Amino acid sequence: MIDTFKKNICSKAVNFYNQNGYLVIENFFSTKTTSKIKIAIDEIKGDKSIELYYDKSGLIRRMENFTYKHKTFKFVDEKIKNLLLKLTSFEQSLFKDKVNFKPPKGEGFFAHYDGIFQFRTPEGKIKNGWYEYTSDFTNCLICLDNFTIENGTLEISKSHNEDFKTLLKNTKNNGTPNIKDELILQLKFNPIVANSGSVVIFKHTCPHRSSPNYSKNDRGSLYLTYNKLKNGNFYKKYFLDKKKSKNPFKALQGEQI
Ligand SMILES: O=C(O)CCC(=O)C(=O)O
Ligand SMILES: [Fe+2]
Repeated sequence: MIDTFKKNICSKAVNFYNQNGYLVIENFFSTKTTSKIKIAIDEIKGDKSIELYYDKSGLIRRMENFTYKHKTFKFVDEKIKNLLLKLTSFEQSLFKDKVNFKPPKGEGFFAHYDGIFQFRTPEGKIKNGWYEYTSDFTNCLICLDNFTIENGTLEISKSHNEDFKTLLKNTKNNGTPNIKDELILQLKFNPIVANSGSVVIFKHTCPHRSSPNYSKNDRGSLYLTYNKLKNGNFYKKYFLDKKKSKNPFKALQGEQI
């Protein structure tokens, strides 16, 4: 698939990405690789060092900080870095990783940017979300199940190419990156309907959201975030800081069934 991508759709895809800040690549990973990723998730979930989060109903929501603990995730990370090099022309470094579990009745996500929020440390210092590390992030969401309207697929809108201060004004500025209701009404969201193994690449400045899972099956995804390698390698520090942080919004919330 990577070869097809390189030979046939590359310049069209790059143009679309540059104009919109996001791109869907259907069936990027084979069914075999997707199954391997699911097996790896099951294997690693029980590891004590893995951080798990639950939603308000007690359903599993998220797992973080696992890529370097399993060969399947390392393989995926390499494939994605190659892809992003072609798409962005920059070498990339993994900033953070998560698996978003969306079991039947699992919560959705309110419309948000990624990383655009402020919070206060116990010492009273204001922190600028992900911009404490660097300012340019690329997300890669790997669909581990078919993404459908019924199971609350990702809905994405064109990126807002503005600086932190401007983007922060578009949010509710309440410690979350959630976007103000009046702005949401003006945005056009594109629901991504895609098979398992497809990937969605998007800038952190693309507003995105999703509904709860109204289906009877899981809607899982592997959600990797990268920054330009030349700006540094922040993975370890990010998770160390997050562990110490008292920010109550460590796991994003969304609409419940
Ligand atoms: O899985 C989704 O629907 C969106 C997840 C998301 O945006 C996030 O975890 O930041
Ligand atoms: Fe997000």
